[in-house]
Amino acid sequence: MIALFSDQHALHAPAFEFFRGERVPCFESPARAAFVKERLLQRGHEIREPHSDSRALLAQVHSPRYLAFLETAWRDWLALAPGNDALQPFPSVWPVRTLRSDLEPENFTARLGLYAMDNGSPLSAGTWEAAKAGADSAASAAHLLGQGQRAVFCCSRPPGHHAGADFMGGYCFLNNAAVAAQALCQAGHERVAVLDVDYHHGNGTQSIFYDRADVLFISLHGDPRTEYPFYLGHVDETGAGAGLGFNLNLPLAAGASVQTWFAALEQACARIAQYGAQALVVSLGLDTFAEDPICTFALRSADFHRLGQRLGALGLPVVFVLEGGYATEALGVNAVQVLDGFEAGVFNG
Ligand code: Q9C
Ligand code: ZN
Repeated sequence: MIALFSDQHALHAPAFEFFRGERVPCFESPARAAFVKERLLQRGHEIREPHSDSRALLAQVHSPRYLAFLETAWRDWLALAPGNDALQPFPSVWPVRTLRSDLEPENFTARLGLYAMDNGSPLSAGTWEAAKAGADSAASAAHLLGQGQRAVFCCSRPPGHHAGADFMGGYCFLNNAAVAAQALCQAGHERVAVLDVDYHHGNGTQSIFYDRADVLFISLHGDPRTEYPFYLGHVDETGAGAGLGFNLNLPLAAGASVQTWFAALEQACARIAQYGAQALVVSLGLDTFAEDPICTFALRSADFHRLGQRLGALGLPVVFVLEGGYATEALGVNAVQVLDGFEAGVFNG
């Protein structure tokens, strides 16, 4: 399978995040993509650089003022005070209910709060460049499907599925899966499905497509009553307006078994088939792995092969986008298990 990879990913490398009140090294690190790339090469997959500029697609899934903020955020931070290059900006105030989010303040930290859903998505020098390369990979993958590729894998980071039209969150800045889905729509597909198998609900992707019938969004995830992102991902979120009926959430209790997880995957696959999807974007989070340090599902490496095989049997062209997964050294093995399983599933039907 063709895998898209850019060295630019490594430009996003914040040092620490907050975890249980403490500063800890970031779970979402450059080593993640490096381990995946290494395993892709070992298994004979073809690595290519992204070739498409995602700028026009980004303008269709994100707001102009959010894109403008993100692109200059690090420069604005540096301009604030000498020495800021060695420090990480974090938001400390947010426009919750009754406060205004229509006006962008001038204060940098206030702007950061306006455009961030949490304090868990640190910026660094190069965050924009890394995230942009990931979005370019998503656009390139969709383009390659148009040229007849059956499936393409975006080996990119930072992840994207928590990023909404005008906010970052959950280590995500630009919504790569949304870029891929939008590109597939623009290429002429009338029904595109996005299947999000990351441990966490894909709140950003859901919100971007919530009122659209041309993109079906399905997410399998830890129940938001106890799991991040907490404020979205419930079963009663089924879409709005023209999009009513085109959003499906399958929340599972924390600690859910492998059997329970695959039963939910069957429901997702049945809905994708019923919809008559013409192309599929998979938000491939690998944090459902039993050894993930911040999640509670129980999948083993062999289960990722089974996942890939089931997706291959759908008979659709697929863009795979890497999302979460924090058992860093196992990430390569698990990602490639999905891709190899997919190729086996396509072959066997
Ligand atoms: N700050 C993805 O898997 N919780 N994002 C962190 C400590 C947020 C995960 C808790 C987890 C976000 C793409
Ligand atoms: Zn996740």
